[in-house]
Amino acid sequence: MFDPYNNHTCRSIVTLVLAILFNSWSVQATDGHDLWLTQQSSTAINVVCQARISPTLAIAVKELTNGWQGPKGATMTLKISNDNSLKKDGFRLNPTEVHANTELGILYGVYELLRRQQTKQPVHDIVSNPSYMYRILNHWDNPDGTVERGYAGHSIFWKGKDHLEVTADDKRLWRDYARANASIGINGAVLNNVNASPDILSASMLNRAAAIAKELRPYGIQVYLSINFSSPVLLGHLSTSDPLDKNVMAWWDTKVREIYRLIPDFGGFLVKANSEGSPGPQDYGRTHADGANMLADILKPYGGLVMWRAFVYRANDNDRAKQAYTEFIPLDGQFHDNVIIQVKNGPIDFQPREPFSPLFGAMKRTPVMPELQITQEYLGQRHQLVFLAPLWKECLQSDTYQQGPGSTVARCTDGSLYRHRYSAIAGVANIGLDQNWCGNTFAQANWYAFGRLAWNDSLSSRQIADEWLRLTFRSATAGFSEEGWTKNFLSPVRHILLQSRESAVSYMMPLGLHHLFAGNHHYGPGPWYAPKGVRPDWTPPYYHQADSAGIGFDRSSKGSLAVAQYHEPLQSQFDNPDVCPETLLLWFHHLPWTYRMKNGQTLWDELCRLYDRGVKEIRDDQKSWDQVQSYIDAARFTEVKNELWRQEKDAQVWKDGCILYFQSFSRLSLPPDVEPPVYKLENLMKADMLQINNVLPFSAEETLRKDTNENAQTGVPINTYQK
Ligand code: GCV
Repeated sequence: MFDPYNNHTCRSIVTLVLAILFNSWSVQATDGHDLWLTQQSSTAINVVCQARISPTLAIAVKELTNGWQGPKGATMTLKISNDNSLKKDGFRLNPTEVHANTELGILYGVYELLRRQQTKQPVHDIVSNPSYMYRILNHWDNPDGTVERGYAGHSIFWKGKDHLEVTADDKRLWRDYARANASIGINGAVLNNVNASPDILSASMLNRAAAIAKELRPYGIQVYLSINFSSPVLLGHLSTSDPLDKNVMAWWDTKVREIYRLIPDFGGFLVKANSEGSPGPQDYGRTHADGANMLADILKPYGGLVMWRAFVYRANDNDRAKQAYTEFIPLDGQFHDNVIIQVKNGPIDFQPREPFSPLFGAMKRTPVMPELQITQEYLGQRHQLVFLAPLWKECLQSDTYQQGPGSTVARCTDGSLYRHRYSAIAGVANIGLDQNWCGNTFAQANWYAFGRLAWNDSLSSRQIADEWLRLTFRSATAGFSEEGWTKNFLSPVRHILLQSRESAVSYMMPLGLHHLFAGNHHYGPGPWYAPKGVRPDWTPPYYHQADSAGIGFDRSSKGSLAVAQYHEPLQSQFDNPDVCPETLLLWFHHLPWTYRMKNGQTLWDELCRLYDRGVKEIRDDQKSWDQVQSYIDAARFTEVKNELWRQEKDAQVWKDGCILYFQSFSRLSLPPDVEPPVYKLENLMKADMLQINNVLPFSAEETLRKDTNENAQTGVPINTYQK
């Protein structure tokens, strides 16, 4: 039977045994639960702090005492100040003092100090203020414990309606989670899925949310909930959820009061409304603004926010990419001041590459917050190594030109260009009950990167990668010289990280292609996937539009006119294939297979070469990884080796599936320097349905992977948090 993933077991066992033999005596092993907080030794320090020690300050003192790597016996003063140059969570740092206007600022300053010590960065007079006021993780966790698009086990918050009691393990896990977040500046968590069950607002669930909030509070993490807009009907048994109905408002008012009684510092609601079948104000002839404002007014006396998502699109519209802008721009100016519009980085849906959403910068009278996706729904899930900082940076640095040159997405959303009262950024979390939280070691880097960028959106991907690699791996290799470790581990692995997103784009969807996935799993390729009865905009042919004449979605002025949603000079640039960035060419244009690229190649040849390059880059990564074996413990070495093994197979499947399928339209042969496909299209089309739709894991790998918490047959995760 066709199986691109066989014969792996023996090779991996040999690798594992060799890895254990070679490095078990020199590198300390870890199960990954400590994430980037791995430092193992400290020197003595005197911490001077004000007399009244709150839980937050107590944490700051403990962290400093346990983690100090500076001169032995040094004295460090933690001091609440009244410093105009500091924003709410900001801090000032020098070799003897941490100053901040708030206790939380002190805690952030302590984490920054320790990070600098561990990553060998100087501690001069540092002033640090967060880019965004609200730096929030969105958990797509359901009350029954499953996680939508979660690839790291069950929810850390919920276990089902019959398991609402709070255990000591739960509390410890939530504190560990809070500590990790605080260490990178994250200050909010939406505890449940945007596809929200109305049950989340039931008294028993709210009690559990309050217990979670209690553990998170000392670390400065506010909790938020996603709500179902039909809760008044579904939970409250009213006859309507019309936002302008008095009884509906009264129901929300009572519910909000109940929430704040339990959670006095509750952050507010996140709302997915009239999107992908979810209920919303439009069901009652009302607008998004009507719905959001009703909730905002009720939350306002308590200081709560409404984060209202702009992820909306209707079936059968001529271009899904245009719809959020079309619906929300006319509402600009109508939202009350505690509403923030939450906008995904691209106009479609967290694809490997998209242009930035045209809503950024264009909504001028409403705060807009970027929504990034940390969980790798469309980027290989738990099975592929893809570092997402470059993707997010690409979006944040994009110039919208809305207020002249330099109006980057970052500046349009972080409060530096539009002076709204609030600024915020959200990341869809990749966290679950897996012992290492994220399903694989390198996925932790994406959680880290989100927090660091939310705090400082001008950090470079390289800086973040360096920090994360040092914090995660260096302390276990204390026996290696700094020079050797940097040259032989940091440098090659940094290269793998920094290149990984571009490699994934190449082997999945180069040149602006997007949404080529087979079915709803969003994992493997399916440019052919178009079963009868499925909405066209849920099938790849809608997006790639391949035919005998060419390929790509025409969003130009001759096509869907999506280019018109961008400010000049982008509009003209995107509209003209000769000057459109080639990375986005097929996003904006349908072009002939023989179209000449800037390097003189035909579009077809270039497409084939990019697919081929993507595969080869993963092979290079495999070789680089093999070289770092002595610098990492056996378990993590093998885990990543397995992952890269699978990634190379996946990349080959992507390349072969896409090239062979598109070749059925182009009728052109592959350029001679491109490796011929190893699989047959007809087999891949079958394999896709059989293997990937069934269950993602491949049994050989599943039995080898030591940290797995999934049942290989059903994919159902079990709780592995047993510390
Ligand atoms: C939570 C995509 C994902 C869905 C997700 C949705 C959203 O469609 O596939 O799982 O639902 O986006 O962001 O609301």
